[in-house]
Amino acid sequence: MISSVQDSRLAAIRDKVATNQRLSFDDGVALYERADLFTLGELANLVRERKNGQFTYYNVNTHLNPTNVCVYRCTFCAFRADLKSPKGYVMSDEQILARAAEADQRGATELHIVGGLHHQLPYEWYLNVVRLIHQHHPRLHLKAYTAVEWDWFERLTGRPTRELLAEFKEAGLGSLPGGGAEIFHPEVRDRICEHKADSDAWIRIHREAHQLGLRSNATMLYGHIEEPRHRVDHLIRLRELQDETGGFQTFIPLAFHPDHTGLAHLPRPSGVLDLKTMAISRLMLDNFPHIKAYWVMLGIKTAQLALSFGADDLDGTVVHEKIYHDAGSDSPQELSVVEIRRLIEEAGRIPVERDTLYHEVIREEHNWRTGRALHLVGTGR
Ligand code: V47
Ligand code: SF4
Repeated sequence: MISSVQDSRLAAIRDKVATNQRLSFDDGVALYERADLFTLGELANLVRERKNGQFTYYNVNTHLNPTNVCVYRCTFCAFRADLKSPKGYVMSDEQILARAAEADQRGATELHIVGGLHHQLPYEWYLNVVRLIHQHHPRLHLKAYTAVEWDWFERLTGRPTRELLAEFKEAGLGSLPGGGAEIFHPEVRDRICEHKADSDAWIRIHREAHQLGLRSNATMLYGHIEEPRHRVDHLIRLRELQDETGGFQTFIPLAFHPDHTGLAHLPRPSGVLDLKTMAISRLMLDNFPHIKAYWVMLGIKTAQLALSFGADDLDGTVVHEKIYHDAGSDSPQELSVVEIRRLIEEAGRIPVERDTLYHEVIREEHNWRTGRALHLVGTGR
């Protein structure tokens, strides 16, 4: 390996990071190919502390996957089921409300709702999920449906996504999760999920959501057939949209889990790739306020280390996660608040409970309320 000290491009990157200048596509690829892990950690930590100080955020949330039946067959997905498969399910209104009530009683501030694109369910069924929960549990923030699902709703109804997003917002939609982004570059996307929403559709839908005043997250699925240049291309496309709208809150790099998928022959991404990707994401996405180490996907130990490699958020208590557990994740189903806070403190950071939109959450006896908006540094707003 070329020493980072001797490498003039790495020296130039170090200067850029120190003086808060934007990194280029070539810089990003060079970081993947030539920088050692310590250099990456040092640089990413500089940016992380510049933006978020010692704070590390978490939330109290629950997942809801109303159906796993899906018309698509993404090669990396172990969650989906065929229409007639015994594994397939569609939750009833009662089951959905029971999950929401459980979350509310546990003091959750957020429900994260995503699922499959069912062959037969109409658009109104998906709308009803949000409307129903919002009517019964108005305090729960509903972070619902990925851009792939919004694109499916457009195909189902023939109506523009902008109009559908507005209709859902009226019904109680709070924000959009970051899923469905995978890898934008067509050389990869066409091989892992060729039929679903393409990168232009994903970007357009998030732009429309931001224009309607909805915040959203972004993800990248890495560690399968993609190369560093595809990852860097992905990050730059997200950075460009963020320059335009400022509507992204958090970026979440998602490590590929191969078990029970069409890519089961591939090894799991290494710990080194996990930490490199976390750090390079922090460095390239200079206009994203937060980078999330999703512990369900990284495993608790790597997620804790990631707090020194650019990440400032651990996601939440989670509960009822299916997408990663179907694909072989051996993380627990749930982390308690006590455990999350201990992990953060042991890493030398200050734990802060946030709601979905990054307001501080203040707990009093059996109740909670939101406090000040946690400062979104680096967004230019
Ligand atoms: O889009 C599916 C990924 C995503 C596998 O917005 C897989 O706060 C790895 O987007 N191995 C859904 N990844 C999850 C997601 C997410 C998670 C946590 C927080 C947020 C947020 C969003 O999961 C899918 C896909 O990219 N995925 N199968 C798999 N076998
Ligand atoms: Fe369906 Fe989503 Fe799985 Fe693709 S990743 S097969 S769209 S559930």
